[in-house]
Amino acid sequence: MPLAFIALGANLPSPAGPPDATLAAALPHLALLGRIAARSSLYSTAPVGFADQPRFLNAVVALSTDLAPRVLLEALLSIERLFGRDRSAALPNGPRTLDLDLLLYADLVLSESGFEIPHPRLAQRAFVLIPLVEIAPNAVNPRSGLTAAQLLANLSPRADAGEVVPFTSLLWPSESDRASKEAES
Ligand code: PH2
Ligand code: MG
Ligand code: MG
Repeated sequence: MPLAFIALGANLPSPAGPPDATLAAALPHLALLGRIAARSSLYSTAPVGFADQPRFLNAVVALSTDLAPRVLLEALLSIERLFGRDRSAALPNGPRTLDLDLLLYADLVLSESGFEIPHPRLAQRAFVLIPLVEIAPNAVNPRSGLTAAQLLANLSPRADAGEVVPFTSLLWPSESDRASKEAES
C-alpha cells in the first residue's frame, strides 16, 4: 500500500476544543482513510508567514492508504471542514482551526494547479520537517532526492525557518507512553 505523510496544524479553537483536542480528534478520521503507520509527537511552533496570530500546534502522521492522491486530498479537506475550517475570508498563512497538508505520497511527483506533491514548501518549514524526521528520517523527497533528515540539516542555519518546541498534552500520549501502558495492562 502506498505510504503518505500528512502534516497536521492548528492555532484556533475548533468544535472539538483547543488545538491539541482538535489534532487528537482528527486522528480517528485519518484512520478511516487507511492505517496510521506512525504519528509524531506534538510541537508548539512560532507562526510562519504571518506573524500576528497565535502559535501553532503541529504534528506529522504516516498513513498507509489505498486512496488515490486526489481522493486522499479531498478527504483531508472534508476533515478540515468537519473541524470548522472556513476558507471564505481566510488570509494566506493565516490562523486556522485545522490544516491537513499532504506532504508526500509514496515516490509520486505531481504538479497540477492547486495540487502539488511533494508539498512545495516542505523543505522550508521546520514545523513540518522536525516532526517528519521524528517518525521517518529516511523518507525521500522525490523532487530533490534528499531525505527528511538531510532537508532538516540544510534548513537549520536559516533564521526564518521558525521556532519549534515539544508540546506535552494528555490528549496526545507519546508512542513510548502508549507502549508502556500496554505492557502494564
Ligand atoms: N501553516 C501555515 C502558515 N504558517 N506556521 C506554523 N508554525 N505552523 C503551521 O502549520 C503553519 C504556519 C499555512 O498552512
Ligand atoms: Mg499548511
Ligand atoms: Mg493546507
